[in-house]
Amino acid sequence: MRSAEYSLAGKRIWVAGHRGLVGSALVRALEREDCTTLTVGRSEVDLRERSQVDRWMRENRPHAIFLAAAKVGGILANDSRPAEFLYENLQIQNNVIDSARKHEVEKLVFLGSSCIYPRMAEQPIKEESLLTGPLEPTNQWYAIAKIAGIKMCQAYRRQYGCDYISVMPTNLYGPNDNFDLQGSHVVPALIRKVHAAKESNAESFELWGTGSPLRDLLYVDDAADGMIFLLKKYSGDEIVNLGSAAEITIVGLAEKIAEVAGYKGRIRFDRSKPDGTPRKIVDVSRLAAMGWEAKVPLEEGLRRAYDWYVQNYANARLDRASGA
Ligand code: GFB
Repeated sequence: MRSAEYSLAGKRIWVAGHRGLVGSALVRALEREDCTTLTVGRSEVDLRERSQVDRWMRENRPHAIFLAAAKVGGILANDSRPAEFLYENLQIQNNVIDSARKHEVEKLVFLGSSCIYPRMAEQPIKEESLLTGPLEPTNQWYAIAKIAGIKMCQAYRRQYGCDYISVMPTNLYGPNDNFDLQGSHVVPALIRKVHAAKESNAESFELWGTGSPLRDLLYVDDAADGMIFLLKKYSGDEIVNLGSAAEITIVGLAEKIAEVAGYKGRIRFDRSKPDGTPRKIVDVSRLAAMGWEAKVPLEEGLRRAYDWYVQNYANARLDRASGA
């Protein structure tokens, strides 16, 4: 494992995808660093368009980039919009990575996902499991795009000497998540459903699938902290997992969210919806050996995410919060 010291002092760091769950957490975390954070909105630069990316890069000259911009979504969005997940992610990452080389960006952190690993990978999933077996069908399109991004970084390091690294975060949650019930991941979906059930005194809320899959959930501020740690400390072509080192069943997660919300009703199972990967916990020993570990316990993270939802979303959009 190659270590390196990359100082952020005086640097311009571009967070591509700054409005999203991870990008917004990176922006918050970078406020504590001695650097300038660059962001640009979608209406100004469409990252799927190479000429727009090049123009922005030429005019703003970032020293380093967090490539957090991506077409993302939960199990149903991935399963039902495969073309968008494959095409848009390939476009965004190809444009940003190659434009970064052209504009001599010093360092780039590419964000992958734990879904790049084989569906039946040995658990906890080690980085070496990549490309050792078939992918989970519900999100293979997104996974293939992310695997291409990893290979882009490795190829650019090998051929051009670019210091581009790839981090594989586990399932993330927190402020600025997507709470749209058809497109979201499990934590924001359950926060919204439980809150709506509580507000309307409903006797139950709905959970997709069997509730038995196991997931490794990391609070997004921890994830951003880990990514900045890697930007500063790591240089190498091996991918690095970023996870919580813990796992929980989906039904256990639903119970915890109900507890945080103070909701006492029942869980209703919609078994027509897919379970996806049966178990997905990443092995974090590579990152731990570098000296980093997650800090926010699940209960604390869920409490923060729930409070954020109630303050920023549910109260502002009461008309849409009816998903129980
Ligand atoms: O978070 P999630 O959508 O993504 O679903 P994946 C996790 C588990 O929660 C699945 C169950 O077993 C779902 O069936 N679940 C229960 C629900 N109720 C709900 C609900 O109301 N909404 C949602 N969304 N799930 C994603 C990939 O897979 O993992 C992405 O699709 C990404 O590409 C991400 O890689 C890390 O963990 O199954």
